[in-house]
Amino acid sequence: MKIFSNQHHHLHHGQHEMFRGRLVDCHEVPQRLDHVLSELAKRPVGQLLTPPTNLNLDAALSSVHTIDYLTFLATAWDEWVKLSPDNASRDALPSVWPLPGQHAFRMDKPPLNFAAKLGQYAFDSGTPLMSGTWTAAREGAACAVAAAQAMLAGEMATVALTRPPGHHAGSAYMGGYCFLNNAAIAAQYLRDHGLQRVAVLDIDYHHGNGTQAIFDERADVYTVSIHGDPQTEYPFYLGHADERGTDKGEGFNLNLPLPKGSSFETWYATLHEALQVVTDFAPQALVVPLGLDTYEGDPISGFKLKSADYLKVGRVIAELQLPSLFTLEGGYAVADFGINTVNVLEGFQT
Ligand code: SP5
Ligand code: ZN
Repeated sequence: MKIFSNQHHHLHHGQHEMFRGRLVDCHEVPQRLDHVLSELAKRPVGQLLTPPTNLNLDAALSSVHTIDYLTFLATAWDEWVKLSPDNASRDALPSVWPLPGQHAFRMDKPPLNFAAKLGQYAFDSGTPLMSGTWTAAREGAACAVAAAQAMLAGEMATVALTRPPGHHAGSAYMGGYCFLNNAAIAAQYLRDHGLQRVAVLDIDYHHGNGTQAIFDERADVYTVSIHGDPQTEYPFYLGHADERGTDKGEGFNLNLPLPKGSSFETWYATLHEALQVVTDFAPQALVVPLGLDTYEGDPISGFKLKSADYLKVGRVIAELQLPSLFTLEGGYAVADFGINTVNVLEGFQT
């Protein structure tokens, strides 16, 4: 198992996220990944690596994200500080958005004001952007590309320790603590380098709205997501069972929403449903956006998985006998995050 670690993830360290009218401490903190690394030091389930520097990363990023959006991300911090020098000590968070619909957004008159631009490219005010965000997010995406390359070179299991996470990011938007969609970048990389069919199995507590949207009209990447019912759970608005894909992509997306409070037994039965669908698609590779916020101890989520359950999760995914690439997504019970993550990887190995 080759595990690519983001050496620069610490550069992304949000202070606050907006929640119900207040700024609260960020859940998505650097310590999360530190716990994974210290657990991997105790239980070395794989080879710990850093991505090579000659990846042609820009091509991989622009295979999923628009150039406009990538340029926005690359320049956002400087623009934020230009609004006011005081901003240098504050996270950039949006506070105004265009509504969808006819009069919402004039494509011919995109906003020049940076606060307005931030709302154009973000779908929530819970995703702080700071001076090191772009570097950290790029290096995370580099881990995903390196993992895809290792898979193409014959590895059965590869891991990208991505932080910030990625599955809520769309082709031209950030949100849900995500900036670059690492799983989509990996899946697209596999498609662009010889594989015909790739499946994405998202097991984060939250619906992988960005990944679904990116592949919505495509039949070559089958997206499956098990998550909290979006009628009550973040990211709301998308992730319902009747969303099966659009046009050529019809029949190539599957959402398996479960009520908040669902037990491991319920979740595990649903995982088997998802695995059957993946098997029927007969992909050449599997990408797993791995969130550990399905854990019973998670402070912002509502499923009831226990630490030992994650060993089973890894094991049953391995039974597909597909080359598999894991990206790291959510999981906010920080102290147990390393154990839970490495349990999935160890389960996959055994
Ligand atoms: C990758 C991922 O798991 N993103 C999840 C983003 C969820 N953001 C909204 C969370 C709102 C819950 N805030 C609860 C604060 C209570 N102290
Ligand atoms: Zn999540």
